[in-house]
Amino acid sequence: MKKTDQELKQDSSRSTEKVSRRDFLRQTAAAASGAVAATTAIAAARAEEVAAGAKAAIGKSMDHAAMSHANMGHDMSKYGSMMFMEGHSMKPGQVIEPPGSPSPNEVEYKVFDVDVQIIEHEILPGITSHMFAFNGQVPGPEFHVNEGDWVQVNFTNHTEEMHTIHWHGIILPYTMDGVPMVTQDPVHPGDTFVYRFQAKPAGTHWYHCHWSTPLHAASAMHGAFIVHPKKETLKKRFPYSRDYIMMLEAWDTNFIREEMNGLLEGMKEVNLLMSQGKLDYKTHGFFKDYAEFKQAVESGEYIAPYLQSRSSGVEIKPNFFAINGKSYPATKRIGIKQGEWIRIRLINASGLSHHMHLHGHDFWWVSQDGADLPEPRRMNTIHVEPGGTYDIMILGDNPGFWTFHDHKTTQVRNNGIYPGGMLTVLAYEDFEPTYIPSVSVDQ
Ligand SMILES: [Cu+2]
Repeated sequence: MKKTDQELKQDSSRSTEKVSRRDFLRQTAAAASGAVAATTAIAAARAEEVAAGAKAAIGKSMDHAAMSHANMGHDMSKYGSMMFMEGHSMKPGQVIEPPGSPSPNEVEYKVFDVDVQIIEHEILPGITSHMFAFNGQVPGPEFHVNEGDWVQVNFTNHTEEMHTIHWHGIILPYTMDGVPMVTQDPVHPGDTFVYRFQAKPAGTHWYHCHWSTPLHAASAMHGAFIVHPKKETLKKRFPYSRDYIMMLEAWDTNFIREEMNGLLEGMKEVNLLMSQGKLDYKTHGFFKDYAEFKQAVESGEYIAPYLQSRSSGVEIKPNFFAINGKSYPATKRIGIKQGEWIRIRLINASGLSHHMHLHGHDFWWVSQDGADLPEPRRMNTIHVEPGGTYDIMILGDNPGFWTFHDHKTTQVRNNGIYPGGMLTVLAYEDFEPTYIPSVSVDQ
């Protein structure tokens, strides 16, 4: 599916015309709204093929594959792929309730409604980027449930793209794991997918979209999923009174803009054609069977309709780094009082490594990926790996204002400008400063 040469081949007229991605984007942008853009021609041609049930042009070596077409689903299933399995289909506007968890008659579920929509998110005052956002917020809503609770999440897709939710760190039935094409069909526009599972194990976890992860999960379909333990053992040694979450994020706003525009342009066409019955809903805009897939692999000349204008393969160079949706100086300060213990749950949603360093204090690293360490570790810089969660405890024993930041200097910038990015301040609330700088970036 991925074009290695980053070129789009347009074969709607059977004449070969190569359009570079950038040229294509320019053409698309130049076309008046509603006018026929290149995508339309490609998608329409593709739809015609599908509607007419036209056999793909298959060479000699492909004859066998073409003949055994009817059995392809079975043939492929032994390789573990769900792409071509029989029954791999959905109808629009559906509520999908997969098996695997007890029915609502058997256990009492805590029910949450989560949707995804496109919002214009403000990273810094006046600096915005369009993002996919759970319930319209960045990061998504925080879940706080108790160990052993039964959780039901009704996930509705209010965008023209496809999505899922993966529950990162939760031990659940595989049918609820949220990986498109592996454990479930992607959730189509307008559809609702019902996730049901038990909240376990206890600890700091998170959730994110697993569709087109570099765009969706990173920008910004992610949120904290906290499972509070039955027994709070950590509180004995660290009697913390406040519990903070810090989602660490990195965004390439140029990538987001191009990728999202491309995807939505493609999906507009696909969704229209599906609604008109011209494109088979069953295929999700993917290959209609294994023969088509194999032919595409052999020729290297196929892109699924919804991928026509995608910038797959483009290098992602994050230019904004954020904590809970904001870059410094818009980051929220962490409040602490003298003598107070606080807990901070660091969750790395960014895809990059972060080296979070706290000034003026040591802290205690107590948990990783939700599991408490056998022995807490005293440190002042913690290496936070992509996808991981790390819990630390801080004692307010040095009144003042203290920087807490990613020590990778390129990641404390806003679009290249220092200071900024992944930086916040540990601020004592019961403290009258004797001296403050006369100039600050947040004035
Ligand atoms: Cu998504």
